[in-house]
Amino acid sequence: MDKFLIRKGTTRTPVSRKVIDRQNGESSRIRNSPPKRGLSGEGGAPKFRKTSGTTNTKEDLKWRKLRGENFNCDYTVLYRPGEARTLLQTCEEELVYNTGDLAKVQIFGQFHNIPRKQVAFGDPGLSYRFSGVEVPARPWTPLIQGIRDRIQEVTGHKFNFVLVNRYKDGQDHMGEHRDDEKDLVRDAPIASLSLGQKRDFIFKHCDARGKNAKRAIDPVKLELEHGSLLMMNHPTNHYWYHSLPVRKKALGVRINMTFRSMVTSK
Ligand SMILES: O=C(O)CCC(=O)C(=O)O
Repeated sequence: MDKFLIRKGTTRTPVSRKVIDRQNGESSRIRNSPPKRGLSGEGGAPKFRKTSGTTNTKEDLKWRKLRGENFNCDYTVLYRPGEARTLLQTCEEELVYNTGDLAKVQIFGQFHNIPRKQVAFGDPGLSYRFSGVEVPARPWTPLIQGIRDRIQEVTGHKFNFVLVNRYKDGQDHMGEHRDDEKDLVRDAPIASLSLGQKRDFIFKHCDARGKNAKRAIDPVKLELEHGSLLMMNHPTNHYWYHSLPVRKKALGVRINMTFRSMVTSK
């Protein structure tokens, strides 16, 4: 994971490849710069059936299926606003983030403080190595385990590790990277839960980055809403870089949890 590889002034490329939003079996185009009303200008947040409870059941969830060249993501709003608000508050009260060397990354041999806070939880003995650091998993807490169990239930996938990132405001960010480390089970999806401040999330195809881009492939921009779940399915992470850029106007706290499947035996 080469976080911090933020490249300015990417060459403008003509529209050539599209990521398709297949919602309810219909195909529609995801725009590069979506209008303000929501996800990719294709109707914003998924609409829910009316139910009497305060929690979405698996059946309530409406998934947006985002497809393109080696791009396969599914997006839904998992937690309703009240539940998402409570979860965010509880996370703010309970989570203690890493400090010292565990709050740094190594770039070209130099250590830098990460522009956010982070902590990881997972099964005993697991740790995540990226950008020259190794972040060990703390034991699951009831809060984090509860979130994991809910995500496992609605997605049908198992996760043994989660990296939690806290962005105090829009200055905190994450640079372009792919989650393609050897420690991750190659074909497993990564489930990304967002709580709090809505933020832009940008995907760029590996052939279409920077000044020496080989091909013209549009980036994909999503707005990750409070309570939302983004499933990054295989092979997205092998071909597409993703980032959470600085957004000076975003004033609120955001917490993101990426649930992952780590290799347990080599
Ligand atoms: O905060 C986010 O949405 C990005 C998280 C991410 O890219 C990662 O954990 O690898």
